[in-house]
Amino acid sequence: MTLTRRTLLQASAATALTGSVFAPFVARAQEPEFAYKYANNLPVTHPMNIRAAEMVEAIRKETDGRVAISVFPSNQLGGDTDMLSQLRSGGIEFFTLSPLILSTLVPNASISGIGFAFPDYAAVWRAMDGKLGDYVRGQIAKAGIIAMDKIWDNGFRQITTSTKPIDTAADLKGLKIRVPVSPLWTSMFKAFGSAPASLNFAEVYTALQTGTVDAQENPLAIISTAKLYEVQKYCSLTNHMWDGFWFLANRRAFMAMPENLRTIVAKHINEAGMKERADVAALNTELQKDLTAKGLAFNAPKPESFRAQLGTAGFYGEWKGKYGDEAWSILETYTGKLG
Ligand code: X2X
Repeated sequence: MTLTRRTLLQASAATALTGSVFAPFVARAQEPEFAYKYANNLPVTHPMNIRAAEMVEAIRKETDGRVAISVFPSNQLGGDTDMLSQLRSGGIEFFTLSPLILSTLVPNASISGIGFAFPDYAAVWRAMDGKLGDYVRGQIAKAGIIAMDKIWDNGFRQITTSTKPIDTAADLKGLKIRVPVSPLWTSMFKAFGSAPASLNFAEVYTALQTGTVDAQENPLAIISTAKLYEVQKYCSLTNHMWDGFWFLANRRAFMAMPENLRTIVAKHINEAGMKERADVAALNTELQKDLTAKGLAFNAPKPESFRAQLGTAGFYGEWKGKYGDEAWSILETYTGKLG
């Protein structure tokens, strides 16, 4: 075999790729010192997972490969209730969770989900990036979990059904509706006279498909990416509550990183969250047309009958009592008087 310049070049290119001969001379990425898992309940196509993928890459780069986070979307590691246990035990290091579901561990965390509290996104972010967010993160810290500064968005929630559009609060009476696993959600739909069933999101598509429940409620970005329109006919734009996702970290795992790495990781998580907020807000305003084309029939009920029913049923008074005056007055700073 004659060695030409070309075959030599080919040979060296091949060995550089496999890394054997030239490896000592090639600058190699470090083995990760911190190989962490981030799990969530949403499809890969949702902005949460799109921004998380960018975030993981930005963290890997800026830490020179010392921090490697793997993303497990779409309930691959279990339902929310299960993932919360894994976060606490250290089986996973990062997890995004609705404040309402987190309230099964941190009772006052659900306060941001009170029905018809926030009129719009401007009020939401003022509260969640302000004193209400500070208050809730303090409560979460007491449970030994770290919540990043910027809560990610889920959105204003809308009701879908397979049976009929919801026009007024009276239409919710007796409705078999799935709600996430949280006392606040169950309480709210009981106040409407519905028959709420608590289910983790992992089970929602099948529960709707098999008719275990007739209805569910979620923001349009989820109705779209989780393809709930395939198993629902009507979508009523009730905007009955705002919901987000606290980006949570197992404290031991987070504090195991030196401070300079913690700063980099937190910065990229918060930045990704800000981008995710913009993505979700855009989707939630744009998606109606697309979902109509996919067969969902939309209506836009007025909020008055729903608010009035929650008031009559004593919903606001009951929850004010549970959260206490301090927390409730922080909430009302941002929403005005409730109930
Ligand atoms: O479970 C839901 O409905 C979801 C995806 O919106 C939450 O995570 C609360």
